[in-house]
Amino acid sequence: MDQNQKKICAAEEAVKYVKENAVLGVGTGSTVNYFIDRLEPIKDKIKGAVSSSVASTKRLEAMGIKVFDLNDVDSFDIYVDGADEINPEMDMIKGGGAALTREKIVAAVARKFICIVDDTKVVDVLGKFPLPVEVIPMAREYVARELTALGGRPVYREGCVTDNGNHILDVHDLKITEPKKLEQTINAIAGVVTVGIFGRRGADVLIVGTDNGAKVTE
Ligand code: ABF
Repeated sequence: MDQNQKKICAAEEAVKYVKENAVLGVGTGSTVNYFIDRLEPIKDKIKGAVSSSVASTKRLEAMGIKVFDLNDVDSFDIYVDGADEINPEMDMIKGGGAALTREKIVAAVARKFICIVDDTKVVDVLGKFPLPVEVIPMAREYVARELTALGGRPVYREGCVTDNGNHILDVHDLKITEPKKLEQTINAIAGVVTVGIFGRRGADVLIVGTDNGAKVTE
């Protein structure tokens, strides 16, 4: 199977976790898009969704799935989202799709985070994928200097403005052996909105699309 077929395989397995009359937390990215598309046959059994991006909201609404404001939802069972990297401890790097802030918020509310990936995303140590950090525009260069002092090589994602009106720095050359610790360190830098390490709130279920089908870890 090619990478897209593996993404589809993982997305189709995740649909099995959708309960009748559920409110779903929905992430962002191409793997999630396959998941959204495969909700079509059961969309009338779903109460609605909470979305992590304008892009996912548009896709859900185009299918006729109601999208709720998170402020109108106390809790919901599952959040389905992709990742750029995931390690054996279920820590992730996310944000390649520039939706990391709303993804982290919606994931925080969900009782269960179901991560859907193709097998190229599974790594032993996080950091080969440049770490996205969402920053307040005025703080971009200051935060870049602080990230350099931490041993990274931050690169401004030119032309990218997030759904929240912020900028993104992609931090290269990090070997993230202590994800939770680095997440807290970067979070503390003034001007940082969100760091794309999902360690303090990692995945609860991992569905990996492989040449041999969907591999589920819970
Ligand atoms: C999103 O999923 C982002 O956090 C991450 O960048 C993306 C992975 O994209 P894809 O599914 O297209 O590989 O949640």
